[in-house]
Amino acid sequence: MSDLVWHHLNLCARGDPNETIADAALAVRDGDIAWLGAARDLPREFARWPHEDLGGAWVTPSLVDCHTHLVYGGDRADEFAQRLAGASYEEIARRGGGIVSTVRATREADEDALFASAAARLEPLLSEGVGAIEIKSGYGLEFGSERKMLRVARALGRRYPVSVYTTFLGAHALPPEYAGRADAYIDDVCKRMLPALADEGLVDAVDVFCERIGFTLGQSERVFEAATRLNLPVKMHAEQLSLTGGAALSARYRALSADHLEFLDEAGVQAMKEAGTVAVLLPGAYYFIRETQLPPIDLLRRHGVPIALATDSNPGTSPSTSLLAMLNLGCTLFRLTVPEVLQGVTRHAARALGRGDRHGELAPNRPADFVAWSVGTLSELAYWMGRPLAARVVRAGATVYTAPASRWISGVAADARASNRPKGA
Ligand code: DI6
Ligand code: FE
Repeated sequence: MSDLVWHHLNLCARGDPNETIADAALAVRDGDIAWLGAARDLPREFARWPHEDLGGAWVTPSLVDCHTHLVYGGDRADEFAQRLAGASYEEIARRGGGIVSTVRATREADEDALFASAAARLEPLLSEGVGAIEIKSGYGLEFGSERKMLRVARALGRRYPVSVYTTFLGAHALPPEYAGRADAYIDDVCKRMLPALADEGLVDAVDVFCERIGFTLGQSERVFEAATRLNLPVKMHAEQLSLTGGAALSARYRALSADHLEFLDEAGVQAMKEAGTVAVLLPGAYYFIRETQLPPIDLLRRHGVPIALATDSNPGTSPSTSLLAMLNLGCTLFRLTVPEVLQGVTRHAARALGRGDRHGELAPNRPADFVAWSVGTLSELAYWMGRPLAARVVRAGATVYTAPASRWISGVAADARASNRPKGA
């Protein structure tokens, strides 16, 4: 790959808008950053390289979506309607709807169908500058279907310009065929599924849904033990609907992250701080299930626990394909600040994946994965609701996406209005 200097840009290299360089330049060699800083300080050796003008755009590291369930069959728009009629998420789950209905649709879909539906959700994320994404299994709940989901996640990473990190979430829900036998299912997860999937190289991390409608603390610990034996990092869906002590357990296993956390208490916060476990907040799920219990943001701040934000993209509680929307929701619903949400989808999200060395920050000798934004200030990234903002997405120094030019064709509007007029009008 040829050497290139990107210039005429404003740089926010660590995702913190309080640390920026105006009129900056970025020199890229073989896909990695060779140098960055104020353009006037550009060392001589780079001055001869070809230059690409970014027109004064703001540049940040590519975004990181560190918690998604992007691969699944079907959708749950019908359940959304039931919820509007008054049923709660937990009620629907207990009636055999919820996660289990997505399990049926996922088991029935073949790899091509799963790939196509997940790709349709991935593309909008990538066009808003996501350069690394975590994708969980957990809608197969039996070996072949969990494997199918993870294979599709890997295939997405090969087909699209994004780093995909896979998480085995076999312990997401109890499959119907194991009704009343949760411990036996956990046996299968720990002794058969996880070791075989890990052996195939399909698993980067292991997750558990520790909850009244998920798995107990004891069962979660067994999954963590199995992961630890295979040298795989763990994470947890913890304290989402009730306080179970899952976050503290996660900390004992040096989890990469504990996620959701609406019901987290101070002891759990402290344990996470000591273990270096990242708090992943999921404002899309909070919003979509109309949760009212706020995660303990002030405690997390006071104890200095890094906060990440993610889409939790899933059919039941966060059917979102926008990480920028999470910035807005994080600010409006959780009262996070703009610096907090921006670092929450860059630096801290990368750390929640265990890949703080690779993603979420621009620095010499790291990959040149960045986004040039069509905004005047970085606050706009959290401000606009639904407006496409990425002008250009660069991966390993190469442009992989540019915002499409406007396609409006003048002169058509009047005709269209005429043909859409209701009969008799
Ligand atoms: N918590 C969630 O928010 C998602 N999974 C989980 O453990 C919801 C999954 C679903 O409803 O399909
Ligand atoms: Fe989730």
